[in-house]
Amino acid sequence: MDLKTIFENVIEGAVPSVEAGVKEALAAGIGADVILQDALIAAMDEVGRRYEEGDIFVPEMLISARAMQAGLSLLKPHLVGGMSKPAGKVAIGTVKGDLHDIGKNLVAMMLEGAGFEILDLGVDVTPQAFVDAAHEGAQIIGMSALLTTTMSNMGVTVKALQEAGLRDKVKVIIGGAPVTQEFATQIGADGFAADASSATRIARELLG
Ligand code: B1M
Repeated sequence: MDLKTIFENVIEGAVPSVEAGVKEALAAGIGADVILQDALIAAMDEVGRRYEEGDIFVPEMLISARAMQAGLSLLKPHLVGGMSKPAGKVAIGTVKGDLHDIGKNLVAMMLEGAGFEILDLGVDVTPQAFVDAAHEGAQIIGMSALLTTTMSNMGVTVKALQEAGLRDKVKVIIGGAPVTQEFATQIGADGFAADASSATRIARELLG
């Protein structure tokens, strides 16, 4: 099965076909990163485009997202390597009001592969829950937002960390489709990452 077929099956939400396609592509020697980028992520971009144009609606988006997640879990062992000593502890979550978790899961997966210990806070995470994670020893707070209406909660969380007296004890990394470096600077985050691999690089740099 070629990447184009996997791409189409993600859009269709055909979970068994996506799983079969990913397995076949891996067996044929296609790199997990290539399958991820050119089939799975490319399909979600197309789904977003069709949604924006009114060709599909939320249920179809959800069905595609499930198929993407199914493919992603098969790729995980190939994307995540083993490291003996943890590189640091990262608490990661999607901010309050936001339920998009595919990008957040991917970033968590890549960080785990780079040797970080991951505390996954899930979705719809309150500023207080991020503060609690910092109290529990997270060295990096990672926030994801996919909606222009929820990205402001990243700034609220940075303020909550300041008010709790924790701002100089943790590094804050943010990302997600509407997030930019300019926004990160504006809210006082330490780093912005456009994708999962740059999130890993920035996390390493921030912890020296
Ligand atoms: Co939603 N949705 N959605 N959606 N959805 C978008 C984001 C949207 C752009 C679609 C569109 O209009 N084109 C649009 C937002 C518009 C805006 O705010 N400007 C939108 C909307 C409007 C909505 C609803 C409001 C629809 C409605 O109900 N009317 C609703 C909101 C629900 C809520 O959150 N409260 C909604 C719901 C959903 C579903 C539940 C159906 C589903 C999510 C399922 C799930 O996540 N489990 C969904 C989906 C699938 C999408 C699209 C199609 C795909 C998102 C995705 O998974 N991309 C999306 C369109 C799009 O983005 N093209 C869309 C793949 C993923 C790998 O990429 O998440 O960007 P991404 O993550 C990347 C980088 O951004 C970065 O690295 C990742 C890997 O490269 N990154 C980080 C992400 N987090 C990071 C954190 C970091 C660093 C990097 O550091 C910590």
